[in-house]
Amino acid sequence: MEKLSTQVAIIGSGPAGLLLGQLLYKAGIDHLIIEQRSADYVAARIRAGILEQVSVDLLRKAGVAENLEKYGLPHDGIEILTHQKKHRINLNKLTGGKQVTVYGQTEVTKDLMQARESQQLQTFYEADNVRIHDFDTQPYVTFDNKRQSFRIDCQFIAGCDGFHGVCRASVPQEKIKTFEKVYPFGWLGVLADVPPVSEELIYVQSERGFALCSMRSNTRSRYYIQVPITDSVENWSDEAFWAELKNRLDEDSRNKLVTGASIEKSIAPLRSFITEPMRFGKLFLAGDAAHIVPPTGAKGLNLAASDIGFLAEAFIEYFNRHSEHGIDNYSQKCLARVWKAERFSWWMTHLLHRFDTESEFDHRMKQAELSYILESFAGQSSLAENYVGLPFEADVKLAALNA
Ligand code: RFL
Ligand code: PHB
Repeated sequence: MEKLSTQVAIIGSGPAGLLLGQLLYKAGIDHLIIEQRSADYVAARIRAGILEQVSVDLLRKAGVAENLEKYGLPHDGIEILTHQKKHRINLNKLTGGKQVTVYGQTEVTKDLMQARESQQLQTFYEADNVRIHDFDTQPYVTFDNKRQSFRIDCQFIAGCDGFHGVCRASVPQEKIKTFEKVYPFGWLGVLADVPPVSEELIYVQSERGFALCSMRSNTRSRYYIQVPITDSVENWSDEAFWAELKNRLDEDSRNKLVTGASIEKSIAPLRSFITEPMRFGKLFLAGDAAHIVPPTGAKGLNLAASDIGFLAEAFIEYFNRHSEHGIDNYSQKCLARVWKAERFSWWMTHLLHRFDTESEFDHRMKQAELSYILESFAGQSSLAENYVGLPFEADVKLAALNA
């Protein structure tokens, strides 16, 4: 067995693990990453598309925003389509100048992997039998790689290994509490090299179910439609997908939609899931390892990034300023933000999707809520404030209201 040691062992090289590695490198903290998949697999995964300002700022701080600044598309608004009519939510004006940026998770991952390679930082890809040990006392990680066994002694373990990872699963049942809601539908997504139907994202509420028109660039589109969770990709030819998407759009968008061969097609299940706490001794969970949101609010990647913002700062305080304040407050700080993003994602999902189990009363209530949101300044402001990402501190202006 080969023995190595490091300050922080990071499990998982998704955006959470890679971003943490980059921020630790910048702060001179020794770390390495252990990933079960190959580098090619990690770089090719198609997932999120929308970055909040705080995520863009973190990527800048990590020194990996060159491509993001060149190719990212800043968006000042989104459209909500209901009853054949589009309503624009002016994110920028409603939030005092904030925006979101369209830049694929695939690109974020590639930029971080490239930075890692040029800095010659160590990643073990295709690691088998990854196990974490003694995270209450003297933590270490074991795994197999290229027919060799490894043991990594470390001061901390960062569990960035996603929803199905080994880190959360290694915590004794009595020390962890989880909260979960599984939705009875999924998103069938198609990626195609066709120009987007509109300059901004369109979230569609229709009697046939939810749809989303998104993009990766001015020449690459990403579309989703709500399908029953029991459905499978093989049931959906490209033609069938485009036909159903058109059925859910308004006439103008239907006429403008450019269709083409899909370059990726998959069904993603929808789930809300939260783990409490997010720290177990010297093990810290971050990103999808700790929580899952349904993608309707575009929050998953952004929550992973904000966890990492807190975790990197906590490790920097510990190693460079000899303070345990950051690591002691990590879980509580993350969870305060996580629950609010979970609430928003759950609410957007309820508002815009068709639930077969809902009564006529529930359905009409949702319609009333949606039309209130779209007709009211307060309603639109609340949606916009959450969509661009909540601030880290409560609004100080609120305290002044009753002063
Ligand atoms: P990841 O990306 O799942 O990475 C975890 C990594 O850990 C590895 N791993 C292990 N490594 C070692 N040992 C083990 N035992 C391991 N088990 C697993 C995995 O191979 C993987 O490389 O988690 P991370 O880094 O926390 O990042 C989270 C994001 O990927 C996720 O939240 C987003 O993709 C969610 N999401 C969206 N988020 C947004 O902010 N905006 C969006 O617009 C958005 N759209 C989406 C989405 C997710 C989607 N899907 C597919 C669920 C759209 C979709 C369709
Ligand atoms: C995407 O482009 O993949 C995307 C955009 C917005 C969402 C979810 C996914 O809310």
